[in-house]
Amino acid sequence: MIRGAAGNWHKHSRSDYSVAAACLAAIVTATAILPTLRAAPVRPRAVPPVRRSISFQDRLLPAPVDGGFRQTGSWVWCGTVVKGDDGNYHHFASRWPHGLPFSPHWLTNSEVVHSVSATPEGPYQFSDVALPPRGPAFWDGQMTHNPVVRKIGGKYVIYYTGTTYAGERPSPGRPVAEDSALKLDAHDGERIGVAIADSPNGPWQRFDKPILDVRPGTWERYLVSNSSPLVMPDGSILLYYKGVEALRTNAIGVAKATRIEGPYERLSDTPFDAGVGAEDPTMWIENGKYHALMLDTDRKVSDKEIYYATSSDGLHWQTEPNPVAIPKDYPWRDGVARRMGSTERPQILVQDGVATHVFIATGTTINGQRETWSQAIPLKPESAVPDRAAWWREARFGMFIHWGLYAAPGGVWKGEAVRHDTYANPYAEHLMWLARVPRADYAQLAGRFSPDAWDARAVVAAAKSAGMKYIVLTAKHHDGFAMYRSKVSRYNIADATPWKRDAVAELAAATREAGLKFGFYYSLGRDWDEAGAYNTSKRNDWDFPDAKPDDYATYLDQKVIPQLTELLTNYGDIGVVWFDTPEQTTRKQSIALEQLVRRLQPRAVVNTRVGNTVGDVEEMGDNQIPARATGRDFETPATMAESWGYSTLDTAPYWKSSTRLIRHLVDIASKGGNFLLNIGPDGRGAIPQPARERLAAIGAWMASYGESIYGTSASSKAQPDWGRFTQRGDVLYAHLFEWPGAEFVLPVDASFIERVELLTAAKPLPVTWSPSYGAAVVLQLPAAAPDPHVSVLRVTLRPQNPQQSLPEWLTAYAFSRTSDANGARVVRAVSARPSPTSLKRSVPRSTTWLSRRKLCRK
Ligand code: H79
Repeated sequence: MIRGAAGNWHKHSRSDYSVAAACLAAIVTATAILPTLRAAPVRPRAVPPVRRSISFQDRLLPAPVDGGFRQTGSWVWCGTVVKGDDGNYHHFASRWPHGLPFSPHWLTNSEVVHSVSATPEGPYQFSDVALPPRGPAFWDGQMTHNPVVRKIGGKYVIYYTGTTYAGERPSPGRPVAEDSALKLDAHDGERIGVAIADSPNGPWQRFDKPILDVRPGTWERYLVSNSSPLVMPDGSILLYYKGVEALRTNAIGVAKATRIEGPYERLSDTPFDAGVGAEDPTMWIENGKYHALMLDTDRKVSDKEIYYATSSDGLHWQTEPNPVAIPKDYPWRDGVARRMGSTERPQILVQDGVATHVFIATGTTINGQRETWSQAIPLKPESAVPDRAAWWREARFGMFIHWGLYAAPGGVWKGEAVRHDTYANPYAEHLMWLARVPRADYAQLAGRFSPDAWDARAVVAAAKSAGMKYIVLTAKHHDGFAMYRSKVSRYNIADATPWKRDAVAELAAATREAGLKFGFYYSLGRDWDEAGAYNTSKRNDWDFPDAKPDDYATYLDQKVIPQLTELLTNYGDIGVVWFDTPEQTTRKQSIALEQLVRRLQPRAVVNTRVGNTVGDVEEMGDNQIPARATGRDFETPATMAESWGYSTLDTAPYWKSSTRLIRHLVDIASKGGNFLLNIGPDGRGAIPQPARERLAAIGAWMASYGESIYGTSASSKAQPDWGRFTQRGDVLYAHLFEWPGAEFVLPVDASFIERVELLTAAKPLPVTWSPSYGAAVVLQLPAAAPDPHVSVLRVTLRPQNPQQSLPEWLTAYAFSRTSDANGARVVRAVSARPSPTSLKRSVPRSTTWLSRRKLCRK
């Protein structure tokens, strides 16, 4: 085998380096097990957060209005497409007369028809009836339905459902009822069959028997139908199908075959668990992964929409917190918003290993008439799905603004400081709840709200000069008061205050003008102005003692969704939708909220406080910093003192120092997260002086050291006790919290270092360094710290050698390929520096090495 590989030396696509590396790796693996050997130094590496897996929904391109296949006079359902050797696209679907009610006549009158188009999206032109019912003597005698076409091993193959029954086929003059014996007979007879042809134009060879029959006494004893094949890498076929035990039960089974015509053997005696309660899956392989789309029949995560799952073996499937893939309001090419009555039966078209189109059975009411057709939706490749969190991750630092009616009382109600058993100095924005203020009394704050010092541009300027890249304003906090002009509730800043201005509009405009991203906060699970905002422990039970858990859904429908729609529609591009306190929100509700944002602002980043781990970026607890890198995008929202809303009780001792806030920012960046630092403007709209001072100090620091924060990631280097590391590509930043004095041991191996500089407010100072024991260097530093908060060393790593995938220690060798006296190929490895201990005995410093064969044999 090695000989064969050597024979292919020139054609071999692996580089000489990698061959040598493979051989050397073998030696090293062997020697590395010796306990006495010292570990090779490891090159520091930037470790960006893993983006959330690509949601299939993000791949949908706008649907062509006349794409797919439809036919006047017919119901059309279940479209599926294959590319023919003729270069055309061949579409197969079920159809039955529109003059008969849709149901149950799909079961009695359907036939599989063939249509053709030069483009995959259509429109497809009718060609022929591919699989006419064969007559009462056959198992598929009266109807054929649910085709799935594939090209398998050079043959065109249609998997389909068929049935036969005693009695005459219904016709527009003679329909049958849902409970007719004929219908039940047709249902009971449903089986799965296969048709094979050399051309998509047929002729189709069919078989006397279905490929899958029912199994008496089991969960699939009544009927089997709706099959979907997956051709595995080894050429075998997995067949997913629906099994029914009794009317109105259904489950999915899996069978396997090595030949198209069978036999198909069940893989399990029990139904397959699709995680969500699925029907009609379509499975495919792309980018080395198994993908599936299925219908959420039981409405577990959606309103009976299509969801997405992935798998590493085709048998065990996982879904994202929000798996919705094709909602009923998928986008259209003409830009018109439409909501379909149904989106079902997904079928994928894979071309050259890439899913390019999905076909769905869809329907809606047009001019009072229900119509159905097969809709083509083009897809982006996975690699073209933009990462909506990219700017957010680059930004690293944002401003949170808590501003509302509570700013005026500033934590004091009726002349008394509002306290709480567990917090000496509780959140001022919770005043209404803490002091059990009746709605009518609290609303009087609105009547007096006239913040004459509010200047949106000045607030944005303060954020920008602090180095912040986005701003999130409380559009509605727990008190239920909207800080924008809302038609949903008059309890808003424009309609209920003498000020009459729209704070969200002003801040959104000023933020955008300054080139920053705007986001809004919306309190989801709490609204002390709403009877329906049921919450087990944090509701307004003094005004609304009778609230019930079920009221929550009504509150979502009547206030939250309409208000979010306003905020997502009337204020331009939204960068962040910042939900809070999901509490009573169910998974399905969280998904629906994220779907609303996706539809209206597809580029907005949603935080996970939409509930149930749905969302793009993980929101940490308030003021909570994770102990180490989480590997995920995260954000820590934090206060400068105790309260979020302006509080007169936040006296000097409560304020965190600028140094501490800068260290928090560094600490969070070093773990791959964002810092959302809060200010609470007062009742006049002014930023409190201590906040202003801190923003200025952080801004000054960021002006000098911002490059060590923006666009950086966590580093693979372990968190040191003297500070933190951040890294961007080959530039490693060491943040020193305590100044070490003249000498400092930096734990980075000398072999990786190109240069070291000390960043200062002026220009970077070169730092001299010398190798130290262990994987470290000793730096000569000035006696005094250049910065009182955090000083920053910029360590530029040597550019990585082309043999990127080699173990780190191998980069110390230069490899070359020559021939020896006998013409045999030889790999020469020259050590550029003293060899690592692990190789000292077996490999001299400069070696002409052995033919590859001998090397590998060692
Ligand atoms: O908007 C800010 C907070 O108002 C909000 N989230 C951040 C971003 C938040 N809502 N609830 N909580 C945070 C946690 C609840 C804290 C409580 Fe208490 C502790 C409720 C009762 C005890 C402190 C004391 C706050 C109210 C009383």
